[in-house]
Amino acid sequence: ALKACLFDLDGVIVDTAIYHFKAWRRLANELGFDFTEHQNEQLKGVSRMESLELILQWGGVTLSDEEKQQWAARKNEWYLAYVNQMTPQEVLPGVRDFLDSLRKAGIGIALGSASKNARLILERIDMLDAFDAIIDGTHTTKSKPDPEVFLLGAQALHQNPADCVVFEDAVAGIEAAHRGGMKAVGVGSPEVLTEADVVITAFTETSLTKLSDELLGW
Ligand code: B16
Ligand code: MG
Repeated sequence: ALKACLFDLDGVIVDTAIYHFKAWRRLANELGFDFTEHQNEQLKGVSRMESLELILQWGGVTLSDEEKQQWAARKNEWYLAYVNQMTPQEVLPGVRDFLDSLRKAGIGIALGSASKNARLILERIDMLDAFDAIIDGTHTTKSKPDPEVFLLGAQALHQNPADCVVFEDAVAGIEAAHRGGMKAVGVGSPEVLTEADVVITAFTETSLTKLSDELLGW
């Protein structure tokens, strides 16, 4: 039965991907190259250092470990400048109502994000209280598609993975959910999120009852 819902942050609760893109692009530009919004898709759900590695590969740039740390820190500063401007209006449509309905139904709610800035973002959008547990990039050692982040979430909510549903916008996140023995709802395009059990384009088009039905008569 459905006992808990685990939510990715970037791309599911809010759209910070555009801020990541702007900050990474500035880094690339300062290193003398550019990359496209299409390439940026590959960075969704991927950790900061792994994202940097990919971008450096695209630009054919080699850096020492120390330089990598410095550039990653710079990127994060630029990114945080955008995050600090965020307001509660940026919560994606339907998200608050959906979480309210879960709360009323007594279903556990956890965050499962790769971001080390997750708490700060939740604070900015006034959603720290919306989650019973927050698992983010400061708690994990392995990135999605490893299921670690979601397994920690299920554990924090004292639920079995089989009773959990993950909401994810990234292909790697859907895979992580399945590897953890959980169901996965894709948030985005069905053409991209082909492995998801169900795909929604926005929370405005779903409800707890509808989802339970779709996910094998929960
Ligand atoms: P940070 P999610 C992920 O968040 C983003 O999708 C990804 O683009 C980012 O690189 C990663 O967090 C790490 O973020 O630099 O803030 O630690 O989608 O798992 O909520
Ligand atoms: Mg995401």
